[in-house]
Amino acid sequence: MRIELPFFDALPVAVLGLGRSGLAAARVLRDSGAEVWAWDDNEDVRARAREDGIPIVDLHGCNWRELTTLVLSPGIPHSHPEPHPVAALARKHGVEIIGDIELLARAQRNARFLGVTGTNGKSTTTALIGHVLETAGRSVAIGGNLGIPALELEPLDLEGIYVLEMSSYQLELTLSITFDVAVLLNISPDHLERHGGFEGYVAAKRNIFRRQTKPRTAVIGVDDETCRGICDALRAADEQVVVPISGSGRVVGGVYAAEGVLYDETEGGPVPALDLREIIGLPGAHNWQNAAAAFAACKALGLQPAVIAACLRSFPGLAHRQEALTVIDGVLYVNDSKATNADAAAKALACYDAIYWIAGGRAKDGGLGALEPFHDRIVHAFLIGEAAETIAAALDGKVDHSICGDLETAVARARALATADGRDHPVVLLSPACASFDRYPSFEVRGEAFRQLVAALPGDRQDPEVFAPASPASGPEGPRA
Ligand code: UMA
Repeated sequence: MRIELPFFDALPVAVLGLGRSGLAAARVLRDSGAEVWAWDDNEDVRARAREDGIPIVDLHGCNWRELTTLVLSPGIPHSHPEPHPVAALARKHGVEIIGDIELLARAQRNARFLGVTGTNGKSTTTALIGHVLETAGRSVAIGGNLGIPALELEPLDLEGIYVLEMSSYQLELTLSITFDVAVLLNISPDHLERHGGFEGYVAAKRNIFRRQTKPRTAVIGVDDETCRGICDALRAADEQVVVPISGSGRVVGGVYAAEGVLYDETEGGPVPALDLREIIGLPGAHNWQNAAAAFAACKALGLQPAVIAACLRSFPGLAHRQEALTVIDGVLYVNDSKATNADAAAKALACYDAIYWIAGGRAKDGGLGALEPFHDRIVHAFLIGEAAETIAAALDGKVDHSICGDLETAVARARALATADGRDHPVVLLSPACASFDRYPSFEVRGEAFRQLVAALPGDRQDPEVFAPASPASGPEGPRA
């Protein structure tokens, strides 16, 4: 079954951008009887769409007086730094500019919507919430910025819940949705050029709470100052239920992790819910806030705490993000190919104690300083790709390392050393701190290559769950009101 948009039947609708989200929107509009005028500035993309039966019309030179709606892909600017010329034409002619998630909301008026936004952790949190709801037997569809475009999701019945990762770009293009549960994890400067600065970025993120009234629920991380301010403002306005969450210590009346244990304090005193350090799919202190958000969001949808805790425990993790693949001869293999910069790799290094680290690729700006606090956890570094020499220079005299050239060599050497390790719980960790583009088209392809190399290794295999939790990287802070 496909989503249908019958209210566009026989109406001309412009679609700009025919990537993943735009192509899905154009297909659904076409199949719903709309007169689609689709365009992409890339000629090859246009050719592929035409082959797929999508009508191509040059939106730079068409008759805009006939149009009422422009469906814009989220990656295309409509205000900052400069509006795309087609977006400018739409605005000049009073044509509404919306995104694919707005179309989903209009098509599925009776379904429930749960949205997750924030600068970091939103993909994991979205997947985690989807996993909990699905495992608990709810009818869900999971997508948005994470993976499946909104208009490739299944139509849901009255009890169905759309769990959507919402980027700041998508929030600006989604006008009429009211989230039953809206999660804002954290805010730090990102995508500023697209929002005309930090204030614009924060305003886009705040859209997730638009029109919420009780019993709709806002779940807000209070570990950064900006989100703490938003939480205080929403509590003062008292329009929706507000649940503060934290990954770094007690929050009065909220859901929080303290020293890796999740507490629910939304119904009086703190009630321990589960020990997050036992969940192999959620390694590291940076995941504690994500878990707190997922717990609060699922509870707001009526799930019992014990059910949520049980479902959280079975979360397998996201592909390529500290993904625990397998244990071979006592060595855990972790695919963290998504870590394309030093900050991301540092989060993974913080999670294990005896690390055989595979790093390298194409160097990113920002340097390797973020990795220094974790040097003592690295038993040996296996360096690959264009950046191998640069990383070697940064590690010289501090961390044992060898230049391996390619991933195949690095995996073979890391296995040999790690298998001979006498320490507890050795880990072979691919966390490159570099982009993949010197050898692979994407971090996903690099991660798949690692997965296949690990799958081909000989030895006795065990489930990753046998691995004991790592020592937590940080402890709790004092209580917050
Ligand atoms: N294009 C033009 N003219 C332009 C610019 C782009 O025609 O001036 C065309 C390109 O040729 C291309 C298409 O627009 O064919 C790309 O559109 P897009 O960048 O919006 O990408 P999609 O493939 O539609 O993917 C989008 C999201 N991309 C962005 O927001 C940049 C994907 O998020 C999302 O998974 C997908 O929809 C499905 O919902 C990715 C992302 O990087 C993961 N998101 C950013 C992030 O997470 O930081 C926000």
